[in-house]
Amino acid sequence: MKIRNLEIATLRIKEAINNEEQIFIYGDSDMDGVTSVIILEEAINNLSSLYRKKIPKIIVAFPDRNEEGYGLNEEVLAFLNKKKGKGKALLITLDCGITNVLEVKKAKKLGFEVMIVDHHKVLEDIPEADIIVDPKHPLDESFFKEYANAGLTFKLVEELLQDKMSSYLKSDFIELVMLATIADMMAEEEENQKWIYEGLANLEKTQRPAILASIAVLDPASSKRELVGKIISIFNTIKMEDHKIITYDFMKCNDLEKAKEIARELLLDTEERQAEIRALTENLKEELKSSQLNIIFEGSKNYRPDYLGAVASRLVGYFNKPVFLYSQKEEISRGTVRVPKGMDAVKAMTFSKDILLMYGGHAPAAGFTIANDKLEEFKERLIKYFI
Ligand SMILES: [Mn+2]
Repeated sequence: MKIRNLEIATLRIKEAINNEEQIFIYGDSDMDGVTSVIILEEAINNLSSLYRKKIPKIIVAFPDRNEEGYGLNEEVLAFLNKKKGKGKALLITLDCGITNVLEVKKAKKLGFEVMIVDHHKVLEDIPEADIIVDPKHPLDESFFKEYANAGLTFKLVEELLQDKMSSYLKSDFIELVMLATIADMMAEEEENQKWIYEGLANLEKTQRPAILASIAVLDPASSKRELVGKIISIFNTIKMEDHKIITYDFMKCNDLEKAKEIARELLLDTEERQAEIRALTENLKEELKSSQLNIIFEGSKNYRPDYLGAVASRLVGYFNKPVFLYSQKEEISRGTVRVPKGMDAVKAMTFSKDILLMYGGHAPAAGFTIANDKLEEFKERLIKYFI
């Protein structure tokens, strides 16, 4: 069985190209989201020049993870809406969207047609998007569910371009899919395994100045896997401007010298970030070492959301308990969840969906948004759930 709605999605994209519609692509700000956006954007541009169509410049945007959290949000919709003309507007969300019931409703009200291409768990409440491609959708009968979103996007553009995909474009895309599949820690099985193998094999022959620059700036003595790990870590930045994450411009940069400059900047940013991640992890280890609780549930106004995933992963490894860390804002908190192998973070939160503003993700790694006055109740329920 093919992935559900893959063909319908490609037909809709072709129609948008033929009618020279305005296309908006909105991706998550991490490696998987950024590579998904680049793959789809380049495939669409390729096809539109093959069709000799002049679609308006594709508008690309990403969430500011420190200010807006994960997924679609009101600020981004307002930003996109300002760029929207009078004609049809197709908004495609990549690596996010499947949990954004309210935001999708809002987008449709603003006149966007919404297509979600996401690989995250599908919750009970499904957004009323026009087209949803998510192998984890209950009606999806395809056999493999563990694609990174970039892998899923690659399946989509294979369907879109078919024999018009040049071998050059294909190997470039597979390189991006390899990076995303490793970054998202997807199972190295089936096509994932093949793409990782091919992507790693081609790494040195890459045509992307950003990757050449990363290789040049990072430790040359590393093995290929270590090197990829380091490339992924410098892509964990949240530096952005005007809803564009810096790694997107970096990955698309055509000038090697300019790319090296950005790579050095990203490396400095990463070293700073990693020092703070280490410090916060050590503090929490010390603070929590005598805790008798079955979960870790900690938050602060000082916690930066972009550090919390890495800190939570380390704490799970150390304490072997479910870890919930949140960054507290004025009225709401945004959290990151990591749980030991065999547990399901999304399922655990399903029992609190009535008090959560948003939640979702994968079984081992997920996130949530909650009103501050519901934090205690959420914690109590989680303690009971994990007993
Ligand atoms: Mn992803």
